[in-house]
Amino acid sequence: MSKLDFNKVPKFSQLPIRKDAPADSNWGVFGNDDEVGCVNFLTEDGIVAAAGLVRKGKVFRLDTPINYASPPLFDREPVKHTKKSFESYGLLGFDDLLDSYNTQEGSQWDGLGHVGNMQAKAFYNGATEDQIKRTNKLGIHNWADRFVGRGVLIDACKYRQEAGRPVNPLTDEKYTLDDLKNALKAQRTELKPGSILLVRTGWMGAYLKSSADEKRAMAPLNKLKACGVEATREMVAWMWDNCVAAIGTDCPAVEPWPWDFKDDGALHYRTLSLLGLPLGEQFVLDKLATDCADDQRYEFMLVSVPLHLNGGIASPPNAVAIK
Ligand code: UVW
Repeated sequence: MSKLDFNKVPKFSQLPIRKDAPADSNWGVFGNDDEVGCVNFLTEDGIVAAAGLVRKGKVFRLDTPINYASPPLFDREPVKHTKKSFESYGLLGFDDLLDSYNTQEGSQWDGLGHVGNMQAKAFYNGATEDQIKRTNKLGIHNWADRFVGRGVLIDACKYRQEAGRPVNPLTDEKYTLDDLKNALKAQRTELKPGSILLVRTGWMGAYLKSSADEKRAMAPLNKLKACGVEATREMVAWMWDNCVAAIGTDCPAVEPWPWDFKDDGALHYRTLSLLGLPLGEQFVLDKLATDCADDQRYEFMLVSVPLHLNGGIASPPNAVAIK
């Protein structure tokens, strides 16, 4: 992990820095061979500072239990968990077997090989489809020991409720950039360079409260409706200019679902492919949000240890917020 001078990071308005790179992309900023993306904003100094945010020894798990969604969203497969007995060795014991494990069945970081930019026909930093398919290029393993730093929660759901404009999380309503900025102001929280941004939209709480029938009905890709943050150029410019390392939300797609796969302006393309900015979905944020409201501290140390899966496309975050 090399030193990073945040003052030398080009502004969004100065991107791209490479002639062959698509508009609004940061390709080359972290080096032409970089596979880490905005996680580069998580520095050694930032980790030391984040450790200083641990004051009361409270730990909040940010991932859902495996198979929490029944059935999983977006037509993804459920995990089959079996216990393999040691009986045949004459021993008393078991191993786990997980079959059909889709790394995006629940809480997840989308890795940089998840989606590419359709116009440029390339993934982050110009990686090709063939490289993603045949090599470990842009794999999730690149973040296996890098995802630690200052976490900041924006309780956008609470902000909109208190402003008298509640969002129904089970619709495709959006949280605007102004909502996020105003929520931060209301929380008296600053977005310092090198922060992992968490946004509570209220979707997870609403989903968990739904009946089994409602969950079954909303799970398929063509039936789901979910709130999210607006997919605009201004939104990504704000995140880049504030050196946000990643954005994790408690909704299924970060941006409102459904979004149009053919739309180059979708947040998935603007972030993952053009900026190498990780997207986190289906995070568990309610208990953390309650604690932040109680002590009025919306910042904490965040430790996420993605799967050490060479070439992996995504991973459960295996994340905790520590206060
Ligand atoms: C979608 O937007 C379909 O979400 P994911 O990143 O889980 O593919």
